[in-house]
Amino acid sequence: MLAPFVLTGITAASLSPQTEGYGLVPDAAIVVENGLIAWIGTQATLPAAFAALPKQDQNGRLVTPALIDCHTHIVHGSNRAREFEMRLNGASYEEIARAGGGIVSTVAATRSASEAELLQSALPRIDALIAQGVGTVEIKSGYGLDSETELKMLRVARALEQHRPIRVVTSFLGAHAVPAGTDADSYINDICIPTLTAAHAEGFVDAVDGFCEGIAFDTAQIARVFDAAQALGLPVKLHAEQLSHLGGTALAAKYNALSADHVEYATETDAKALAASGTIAVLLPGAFYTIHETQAPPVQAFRDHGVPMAVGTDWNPGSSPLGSLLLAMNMACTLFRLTPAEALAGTTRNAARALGLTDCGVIAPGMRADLAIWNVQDPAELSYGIGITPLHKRIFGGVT
Ligand code: DI6
Ligand code: FE
Repeated sequence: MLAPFVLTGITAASLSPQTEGYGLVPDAAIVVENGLIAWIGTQATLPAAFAALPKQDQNGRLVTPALIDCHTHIVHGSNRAREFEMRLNGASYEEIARAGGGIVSTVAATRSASEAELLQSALPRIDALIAQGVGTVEIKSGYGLDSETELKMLRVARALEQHRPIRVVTSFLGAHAVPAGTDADSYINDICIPTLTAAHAEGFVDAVDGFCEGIAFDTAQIARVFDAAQALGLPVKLHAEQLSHLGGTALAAKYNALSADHVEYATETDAKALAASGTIAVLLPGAFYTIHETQAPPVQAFRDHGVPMAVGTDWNPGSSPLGSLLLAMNMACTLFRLTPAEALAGTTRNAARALGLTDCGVIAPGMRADLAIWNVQDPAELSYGIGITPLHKRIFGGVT
């Protein structure tokens, strides 16, 4: 059993959905017991039952829920620095993809990497996120595009939890690209869906994702993957409307997806559909920035229609080699005009929802004691700083 304690001398940003903005509690105390939050409130109102617990005074620091990166591809072989150079010499992301570079080149590197090599290369990425106060990370497959490698990626993603104090949520992204030597329809039917079934049987899949795009799969193909997911009782999410408007957001809403991600080309009609289905819009400014996208997601329409927004790194070797969730928050503010409160909700409360998690992302009794203690006073500082990591300490599952 974990020793209980009380954090005192803090300002808490609870992100409680019952309050506006940050859900700030000034002069707060947080009671941590058995790895969970037992109580949060002003220190002056700490119940007598907790008064004798050891106190950890934080000298006025800010405490938030531990951050959640709800969209990453951090298990993969090699990198694509060479394509970065090509783009700077004039080639577009889509041109490189069509010329056999892009996702399929990472597929080759991921297929040839051993499980141990994939694990070794993913650990520093996990460490970078942990150093930023991240407690939960979503990791996708999708650089295998064959049964063996998709399962290998998911096994490595799950194994990361054994090597680091981090919670990993996995998404099966078999429908990420069409591998060489086949066509999209045959790939979906003959490889993707059977691999999903096999990965689910191993217990490796928390959700099912896809890439609905001209260079990947159309809505009919994604719908077949989603039907397979539903038959297995798995929730879905989708890379939708990143480079063009193909109808992926509407499809995601129709399947009550946990999230529709990227959504730069989503419309107001799409925003209404997401609101109706309770689907989170996941904004990924690292990809927008990297590929020099100019179409920003319809943030005002998401606000107007009450679509909760999350923010992720999309950390991947091609379109978003971004290893900083705090920088993603800054970019979401500067590039997409999110407020710092929206950005923080996007990496805590709404990121949890984008993963279907109900036990983290806010500071409230009964939630996991996954907390980040920051050397800042004002929560806006977390989004304001560029390349600054003001983490004092992370608490994971009640362990400091
Ligand atoms: N959208 C993206 O931004 C990444 N995957 C996807 O479906 C790109 C992945 C890559 O370029 O390797
Ligand atoms: Fe992605």
